[in-house]
Amino acid sequence: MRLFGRVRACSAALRALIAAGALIASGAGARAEDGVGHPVPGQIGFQVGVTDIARDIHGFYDNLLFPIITVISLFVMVLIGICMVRFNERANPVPSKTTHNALLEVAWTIVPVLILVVIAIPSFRLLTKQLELPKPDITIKATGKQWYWSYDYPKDQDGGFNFDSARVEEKDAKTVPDFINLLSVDNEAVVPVNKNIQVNVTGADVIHGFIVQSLGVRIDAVPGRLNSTWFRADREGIYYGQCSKLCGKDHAYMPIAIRVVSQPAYEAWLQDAKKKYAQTGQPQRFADASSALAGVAATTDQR
Ligand SMILES: [Cu+2]
Repeated sequence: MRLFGRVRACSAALRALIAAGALIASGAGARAEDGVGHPVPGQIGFQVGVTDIARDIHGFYDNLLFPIITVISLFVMVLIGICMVRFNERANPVPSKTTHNALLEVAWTIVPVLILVVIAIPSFRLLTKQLELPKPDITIKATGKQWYWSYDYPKDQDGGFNFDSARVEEKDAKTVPDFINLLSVDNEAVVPVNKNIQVNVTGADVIHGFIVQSLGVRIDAVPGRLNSTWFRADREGIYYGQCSKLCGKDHAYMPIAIRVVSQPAYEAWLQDAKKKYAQTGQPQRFADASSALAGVAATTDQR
């Protein structure tokens, strides 16, 4: 019976903790507005979402996962605290020989299962929304390479060109307006606002990861395979992402930059881009990439 008394005491403590968790969670929802499209120093929480899916993902974490994590962590901490204070050798010199308690064992099996079900339902709904591609207004292809991205704009959508998009180094900061170190690129991928954009993603050499947090996009770029994702941004701006797979020595230096513009601005850009990137099959941007690969292969062979 003493055990049940303790469980009841714990549940009262849990209720207090739930209230505290909700309080913390509501604070965690606050975000720096100037962090639109990119992270800012000292930022806590996600970048501002500009697609329904991004907002849903962030809401899923802020409103469900974070409170659950907080409550469970505090609950376990309280249990450990109770054990340390009430059941140490001095306070409790003759320990109980109890080994089984059917009700408690059923509870600590069922409760975690219920928690997982509560998490799984909205999680699967979100995954379906991400992976079921709506009819695209525009399709582009992003290819991960060591260590930059290439974008293809198909001919049947007034494109018919491709270009490389590589990081701009700090010494060249002046060549890019609103330079952000490690994120700014020379050629951004441009897409129109409020349109379904399908991105077909692949890798040319090793596995890369195509993620843009503000757009709620995350998909692997796998050589020999075409993965598709989509987004519909409802706000103009530049949205940055980074490769999320350890893909080699410059993994950290192959940012993704998607510029979302109005439809007329997009059409104007298409005309300019067609001229600018007229020649297909551009020269290899980093001649050293292939030689670096050859170097890796040579080292591997020697082993
Ligand atoms: Cu990569």
